[in-house]
Amino acid sequence: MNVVPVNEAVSTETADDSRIDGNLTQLEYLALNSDFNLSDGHARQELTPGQGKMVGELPRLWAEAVVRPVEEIERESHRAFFHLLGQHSYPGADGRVLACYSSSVAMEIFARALVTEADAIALVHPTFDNIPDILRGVGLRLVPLEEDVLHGGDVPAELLGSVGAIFVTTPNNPTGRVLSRERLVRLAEQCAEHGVVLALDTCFRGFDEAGQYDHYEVLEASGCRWVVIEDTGKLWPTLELKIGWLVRSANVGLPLAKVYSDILLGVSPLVMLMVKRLSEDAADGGLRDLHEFIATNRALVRANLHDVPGLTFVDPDSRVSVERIHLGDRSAMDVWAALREHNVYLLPCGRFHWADPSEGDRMLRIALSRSPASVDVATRALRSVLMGD
Ligand code: EGV
Repeated sequence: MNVVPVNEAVSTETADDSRIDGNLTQLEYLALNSDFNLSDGHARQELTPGQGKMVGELPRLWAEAVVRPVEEIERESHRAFFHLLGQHSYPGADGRVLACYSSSVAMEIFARALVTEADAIALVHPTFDNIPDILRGVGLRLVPLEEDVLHGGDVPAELLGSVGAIFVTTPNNPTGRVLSRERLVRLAEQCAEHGVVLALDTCFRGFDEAGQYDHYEVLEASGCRWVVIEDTGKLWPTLELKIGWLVRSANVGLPLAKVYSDILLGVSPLVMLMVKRLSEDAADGGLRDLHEFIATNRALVRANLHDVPGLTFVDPDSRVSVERIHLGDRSAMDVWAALREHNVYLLPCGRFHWADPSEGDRMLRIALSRSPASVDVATRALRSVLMGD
């Protein structure tokens, strides 16, 4: 079968496009117009009543954003969000929090700043493929850091000696694995010893309380050079209105503010006020409701698929808004293509394994930030494809 570059597949809709050779985001584009898009990790479920109330107040938020000093709004916004997620020691008072349009933009800024002093970076494996692509895009050489090694104990000294930074997504996408406080303490210590920058991507931490201990307390106590990328983008169904925050240690020594200034002046104060209001709503019970919502959708996926021979749930303890399944001896791309015939879109996992895609080619990722009805229809369709009905 031919391998079709994804852009051609999008534009030509060829009959024989079941083998798509694109990155994960390009596969996600193909799903954007489907009612059964369980592909990307963005939040697409209905607004809760509390969130809907915020939307009803948008004209008032707009008027507030017009008249108030942006610095004040920005501080209130990150204060509400960081405290919501337990990050009480974050350095909000001294200009070390840069608001970006998205976490990917924050990563791009970090990468461009890092490459001014380093030529290599260690990156957790697997993880979402736009991270290795962004890091490689500025010319960095990547060294894989296997999840089991990262969580198992000290990071090998040879690895730390060979890179300028180490990049860890926690909770990880798609596995949901969370770096424990104990492991972060030790990792930060090791980074301090080796003069290596520790970069954390915490975009999914809102879903898992295990990722909500005060990371900044640990990082600041370690004395290591660090950056953290926080994200509001995965939590709330806000039509891509979101903020990626790039936070840094006082001693980071990278030209982050300069590169930031090359790329943007600032994020909309309207979006900042939305984030503040959504954080307050989340603190007032919304976050607990969101955890319940994701857990219910995860249980629905598992119930609909539990009796499919050879199928296993790979991340039994995951709390993040995606769920991986292993298909036994079936190819994820074959199943993806068969589901596409039903207008149902999941995400094949090969590309998460950026250093060895074959490790992921029998797994699919199911997005859970969707209406329960579409999760139900999509996983029933998956079941019937796998059962050969
Ligand atoms: C996920 C896609 C890019 C990314 C989707 C994602 N965006 N490439 N900037 O946001 O898990 O589906 O993270």
